[in-house]
Amino acid sequence: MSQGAKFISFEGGEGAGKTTQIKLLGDYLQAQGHEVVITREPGGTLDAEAVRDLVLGGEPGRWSATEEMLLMYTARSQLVRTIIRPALERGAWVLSDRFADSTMVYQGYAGGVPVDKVRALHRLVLGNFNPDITFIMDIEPTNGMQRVHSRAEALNQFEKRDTKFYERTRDAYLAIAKAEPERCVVIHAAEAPEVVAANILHHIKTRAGGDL
Ligand code: Z5A
Repeated sequence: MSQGAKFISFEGGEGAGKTTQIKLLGDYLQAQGHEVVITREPGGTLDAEAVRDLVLGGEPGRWSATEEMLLMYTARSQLVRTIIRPALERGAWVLSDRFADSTMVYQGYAGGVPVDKVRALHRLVLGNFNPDITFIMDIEPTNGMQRVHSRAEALNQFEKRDTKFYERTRDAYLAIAKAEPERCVVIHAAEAPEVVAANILHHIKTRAGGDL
């Protein structure tokens, strides 16, 4: 992460602990006196939340992977334009629960859309805009899904897929991390929440230099 850069995304499989860690990091940064904007994908604006309902609802197969990709980028475009870029321009930290890697992983590598097509769409919509740092929360898919099932909430259509799909998403995240070590940090997400949080903070402090 370059000095002063503050856009951080959290990625990984279902139940990996992204939301939990974003809350802990957001609390820490606010206590340090920083403005923090927390957002999620798909979602984060009124319209993008409507897209979220559309794309997560129903059963697997409701949308083709290409249709999902287009919906994700429509929502992402508005989120970046109206929330994320203005927040970064004000000097806020932006913590995003998923971002573009999710499309590359779920619709690209695991969903079957050719990855060069996903990259081309990203360039068309966002140019070279990307997070400064991405934490890839890595967990055995069975462990993550156990956490999701124990939450007693209705499952979305991505949480009703077969084990092979989750294995492909995990492999894809690890491949992205390997290809982009400057941006991506793999976090062992099976540890206790406070251990995971300390690990994340260590990486941020190292990369953010004098900012924290
Ligand atoms: N998707 C896509 O296909 N393409 C895209 O471009 C984008 C998204 C942007 C969004 O679902 C779905 O959209 C996603 C991919 C697809 N697939 N799914 N599902 P979502 O936002 O509803 O779900 P999620 O992103 O996977 O989040 P999640 O299931 O809520 O998990 P999480 O945020 O990683 O975990 P959590 O909510 O923090 O924790 C889950 C439970 O585990 C909870 O009860 C915690 O108390 C517990 N927990 C958390 N940390 C720990 C530790 N360390 N130990 C033990 N227990 C823990």
